[in-house]
Amino acid sequence: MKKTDRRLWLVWIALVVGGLLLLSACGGNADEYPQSALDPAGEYARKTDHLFKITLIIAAIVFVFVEGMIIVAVAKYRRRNNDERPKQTHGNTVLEIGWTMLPALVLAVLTVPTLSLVFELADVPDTSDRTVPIASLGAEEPLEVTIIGHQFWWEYQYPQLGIQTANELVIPEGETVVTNVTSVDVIHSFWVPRLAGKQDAVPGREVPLLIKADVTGEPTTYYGQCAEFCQLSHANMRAHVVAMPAADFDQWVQEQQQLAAAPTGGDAAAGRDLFFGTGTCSGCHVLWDDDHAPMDADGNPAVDPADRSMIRTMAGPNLTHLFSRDRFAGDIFELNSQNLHDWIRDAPAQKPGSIMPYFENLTDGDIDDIVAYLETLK
Ligand code: HEC
Ligand SMILES: [Cu+2]
Repeated sequence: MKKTDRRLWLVWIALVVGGLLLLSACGGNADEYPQSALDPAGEYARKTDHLFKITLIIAAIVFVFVEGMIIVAVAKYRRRNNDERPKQTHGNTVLEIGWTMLPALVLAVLTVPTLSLVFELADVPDTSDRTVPIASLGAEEPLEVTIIGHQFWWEYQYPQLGIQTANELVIPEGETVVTNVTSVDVIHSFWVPRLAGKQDAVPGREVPLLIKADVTGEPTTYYGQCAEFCQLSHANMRAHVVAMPAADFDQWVQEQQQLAAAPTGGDAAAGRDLFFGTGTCSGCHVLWDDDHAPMDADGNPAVDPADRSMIRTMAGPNLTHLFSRDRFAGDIFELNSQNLHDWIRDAPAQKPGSIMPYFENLTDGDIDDIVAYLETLK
């Protein structure tokens, strides 16, 4: 074998082995690959996956056919000795018409399931056949959630329920959730691969995206992340969805609708004064308690949670129930007092490009007080 031949073989072997390794990274189970669109866990994600598989099979047939023809052509019409030139041909009308028509035909066939799925995914289903009643929602009412991208975290507003939260999207399992995806700054993209397709979050537009998680009978977590480069901490903008049985969801709604209680003394009370006072935290963060109750659209205190008007331009997450969540700051850090302290001390050092600034005027003691206060926000 000539030296160049051997090198060529090595390249081929490397490509095949590398390709197989790459393929083995796809699929797999949810524990190892929690963000695999190939392991759907809901009706809509499953429909998209089904279409993907149809496309993949057709593509595989085309691939094998075309590559097979190439191999046959290379072997059959190769130059056999140095004296002879292979037979030269120019143009073949039948072939050319054939390889123009055939791909057009393949695409036309694929258009049918693609278009029908596009319409299907935009069709909000009837919820009157709900098997398990959800106390916090009317029988004929699907749950609506506005998903808002921020640099660098996701906000979730539940307009029917007066809930505003971040990082963790809580939904009832087995239910179609009608989300409206938007952004307040740059373009982000909301993607929880096991539950739904990828949806760009574009400022000034609300784009519907239907989400549904399978019934598992217990709270189940699905992971996702921002899928559109949105500045320095784009990679630090994750998300997770918790799908709960109806009773757990109702309980969660009840808790989230409560206002926070003001601590009566100690470090936490001092921390609260800092939070709403010189700490300037409340300049960017909403925190609902008796003294800072949510308003309705007319600027009066909203008695019914459903009347709460939710502002879109607030810089940071609503902290009323901070400690009902596991993680913070774009789902990056585990929520505990040490991590919170580090965050409030110097957010940009924890997360590059953070909109939350460094606070020169706060001492470490001040921050301990603030953390003590935040820990009361269950
Ligand atoms: C200039 C606006 C601004 C100010 C002032 C501000 N924050 Fe923030 N804060 C933010 C933004 C923006 C985020 C989200 C950052 C991210 O995830 O990238 C955030 C995130 C947080 C989080 C994490 C919340 C979550 O659920 O992810 C906590 C806790 C927090 N801030 C506490 C404070 C405290 C305490 C103060 C006062 C010392 C404060 N912030 C002042 C803008 C601000
Ligand atoms: Cu983003």
